[in-house]
Amino acid sequence: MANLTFHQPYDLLDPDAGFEDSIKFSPVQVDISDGNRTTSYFGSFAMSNLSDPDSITGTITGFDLRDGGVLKVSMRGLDVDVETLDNESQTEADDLVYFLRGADSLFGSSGDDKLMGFGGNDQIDGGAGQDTAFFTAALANYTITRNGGATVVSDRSGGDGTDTLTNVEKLQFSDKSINLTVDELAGHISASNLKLLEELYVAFFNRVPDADGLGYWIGQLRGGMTINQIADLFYAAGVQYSALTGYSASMSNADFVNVVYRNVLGRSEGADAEGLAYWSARLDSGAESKGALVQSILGSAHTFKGNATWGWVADLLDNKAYVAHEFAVDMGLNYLNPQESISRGMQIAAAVTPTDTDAAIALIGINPANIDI
Ligand SMILES: [Ca+2]
Ligand SMILES: [Ca+2]
Ligand SMILES: [Ca+2]
Repeated sequence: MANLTFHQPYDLLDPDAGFEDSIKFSPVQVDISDGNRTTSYFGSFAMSNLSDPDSITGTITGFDLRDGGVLKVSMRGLDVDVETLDNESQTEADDLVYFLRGADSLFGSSGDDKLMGFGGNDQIDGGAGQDTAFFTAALANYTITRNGGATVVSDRSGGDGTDTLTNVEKLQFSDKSINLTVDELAGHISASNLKLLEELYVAFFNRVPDADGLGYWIGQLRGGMTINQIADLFYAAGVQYSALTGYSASMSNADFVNVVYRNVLGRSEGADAEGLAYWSARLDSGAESKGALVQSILGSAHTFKGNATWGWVADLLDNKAYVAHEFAVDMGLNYLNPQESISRGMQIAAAVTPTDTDAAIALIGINPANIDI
């Protein structure tokens, strides 16, 4: 078993792009350096040809990695034959995979670290900072449970083993990531404000939120920003991803009202003439901001709850908010880039109906029972 300690924030997935080495040899320590980065291997070594690094034999018990003289990571508890390592591994990144193939303990620095235990059942403690633990395969292969204050990530296909994590804020898989802090964060605002934030994603973009984005807005709300101000910023964000959202800086107020009617009230044809004239005038005169208008329309949608004719409008909105909450808070999910979070979030919301959320949950591709964060 190896102990890997991060002394400085470090990216375990990108240890080195390959460097031209000078080698300093002693029977108990071998230093390999490119003049800036130095890896010191400890153990017991022999070198049959002092001009040929490949002639080193012996056993590695640990190493220190320094960058510009600063100790970045150190590993102890290794028992690795040098010749076996040479056969198994071509790069420094390969070395790490080999060193960490068994059950290991990893200790993050006080900064933001990227950690990975590779094979075996690992204990990973991120320490202070916003730390990310990486896993090899797609999230659907894993089961995530809580054990006291720890998060346990089990690879059901076996490759990554069962890792126990503490002080780690994010899990990243090959297709999605999980925000481990959003659920706790959401508990710091009222349920009604949380639902309103989730509904803003529906109203503006007809999508479910990603956990990181929702967590960000929860933080803004806690920092004193109003829902109205946040809603106005949603519009600005929509303009930024115009091709995906259909929002543009030049769209008319009437166009905007039509979009909100479609998203919130489920009216594919947009607003009725009376509603369009009323709300457009409110925006034109400056009586309401786009954010305030969205809130008003959300509020009016909920007044239809239980109505024989229009009750489905409120049911549809509630179901979208339910799926949004399941995705972003209960499962803490993100896709790996903003564009995908928008486009996939839209597909998931579009699968919600006034009477069904199962199809939308199925579209996420993750069994909620496998994720307990
Ligand atoms: Ca390991
Ligand atoms: Ca850390
Ligand atoms: Ca941490």
